[in-house]
Amino acid sequence: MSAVTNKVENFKGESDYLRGTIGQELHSGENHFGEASKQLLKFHGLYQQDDRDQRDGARRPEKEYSFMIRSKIPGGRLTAEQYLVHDELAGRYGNGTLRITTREDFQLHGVLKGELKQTLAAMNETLITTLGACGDLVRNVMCCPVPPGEPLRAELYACARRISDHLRPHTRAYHEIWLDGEKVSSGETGEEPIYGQNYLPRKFKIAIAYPGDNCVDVYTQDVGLVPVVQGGALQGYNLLVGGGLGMTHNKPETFPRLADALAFVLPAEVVPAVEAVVTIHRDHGDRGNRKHARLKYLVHDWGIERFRAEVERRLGYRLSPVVPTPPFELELHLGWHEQGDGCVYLGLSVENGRIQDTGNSGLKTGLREIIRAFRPGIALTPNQDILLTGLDPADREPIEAILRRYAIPTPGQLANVQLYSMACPALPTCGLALAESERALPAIIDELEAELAQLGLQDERLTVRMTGCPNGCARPYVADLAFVGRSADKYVIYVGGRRDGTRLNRPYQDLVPRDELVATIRPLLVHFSQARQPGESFGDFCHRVDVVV
Ligand code: SRM
Ligand code: SF4
Repeated sequence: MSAVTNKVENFKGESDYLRGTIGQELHSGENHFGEASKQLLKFHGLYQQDDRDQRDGARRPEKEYSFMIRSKIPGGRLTAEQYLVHDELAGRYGNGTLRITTREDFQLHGVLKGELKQTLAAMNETLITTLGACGDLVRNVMCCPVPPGEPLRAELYACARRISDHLRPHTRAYHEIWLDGEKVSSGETGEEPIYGQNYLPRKFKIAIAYPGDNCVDVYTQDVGLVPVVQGGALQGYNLLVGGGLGMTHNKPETFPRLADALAFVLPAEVVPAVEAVVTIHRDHGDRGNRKHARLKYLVHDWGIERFRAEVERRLGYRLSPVVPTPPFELELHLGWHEQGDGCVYLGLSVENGRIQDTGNSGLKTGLREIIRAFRPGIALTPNQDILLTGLDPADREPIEAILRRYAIPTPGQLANVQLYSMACPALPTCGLALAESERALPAIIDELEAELAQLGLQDERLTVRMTGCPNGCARPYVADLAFVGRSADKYVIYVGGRRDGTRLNRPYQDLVPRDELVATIRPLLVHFSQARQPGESFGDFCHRVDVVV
């Protein structure tokens, strides 16, 4: 293991399996936690934030702290009851909105310190945890959110759950602090059979793709699993390692990276193989420099051959070579679909994942009414949308009537460029945001929509992703077109990724003011409309003609 030097490593190591002083500070009367607890709280699924719109320097010396709570929802599936409890808690303790994340989770924003316990207790009563939704461990395990009407989907979802269960944190700190669970004697050993007391050097992300559909962006994960199917039957998985997107501007030693293909593994070998990769990260990841601590840097620094040899050593057998699989597409799963078991599901587009009532639409209230009345299963998608699943085909008419009543648009009423867009939350909640994202993208999409229509490109399925900083939370670096926050109201424009998530894009223009983003990209769109090859996507075109800064 590398030398332990950074402060987060110290906080973890001294925390007695994530307890630290969270329990004591919870009752301190302050509106926030100290630095060590702030870091440890992430493992409990909680981020201490302050409303950055309210930061006005000297006039308000005390920040207005509140908390973001992230639920951990493997495969994005939850029951109607679990949805309704989140909906209720968002109104009662949060800022009234529910935020679908790019990893199929829910986030509540704006919960005050004094209300954390009630909120977590209510979530846990519905069997949803927030433990391990954040922090240096395996985050929410993703898989395609389409309901398992066919055996293969059921098998892939079960695999996601198995991996998630196997790599879940075992500490009882969460129960003790938030759920008044029994106190386990301090210093007890063996609390974390896989992680140990320092957990991983950094976050670790896993996703399972569906054959031919890369809605989970499998190449951007620390571990990606691509199913290998023959005659409809699952043979195993191609195991990919070392993807990740976070970077820092002007630090070339940090970079987004797509995962490398490591091996083909049989279904029974998946959990041990993934565990082997996780423990390599645990033992060899950089614990000195958090900006070099993700698995991708280890894979990059070692090379895939050395990495494979180490996985083989830990497993005790030689790995098989990867098997060819069909090309990917990005399926959004929107609209009405049969799910293969007599039921249907409806995919609704949620602008940047934010479920809220606005002047234009009563999305939150309308969804609540539908979910109360029809009790569908719920699936949150990696593209920040929602699926209502397991519906009777006869429910279609009455559900559409409710959608009309609340002016909730069906996918056919929205432009492709909106459907294929995503933004991260950024301001005002994200402490790392350099520029606006979620609040800025809708106006940019409107402008882009008009430009595309003028050029006859309205049917293009162009992925547009925006983030308030280079950390990459909306996975911008695989998009056809991306805007990445650079400094207050200025962005780097990236072009040349692929909708199917198999190629990174590259910077096109730097330091572009927000209100000039569309004007800056316009000449490229004109060039594309005139010089593209038949069927060529915008990203492929930009890649071919090699437009870079
Ligand atoms: Fe993220 C940190 C939001 C997916 C890379 N991310 C953050 C924090 C927690 C800011 C912080 O540390 O203080 C953001 C909270 C903002 C807020 O107010 O809600 C945040 N990340 C999000 C979400 C909510 C974005 C969204 O639009 O949905 C996603 C939550 C996913 C989940 O449910 O777990 C989210 N973050 C991602 C992804 C995409 C993915 O995982 O598929 C990435 C890029 C992939 C990757 O990890 O490489 C991503 N987030 C980061 C990073 C950069 C990590 C790195 O390796 O450098 C940070 C900063 C950090 O960890 O230091 C970060
Ligand atoms: Fe915050 Fe940056 Fe992630 Fe956006 S990309 S949520 S600004 S950390």
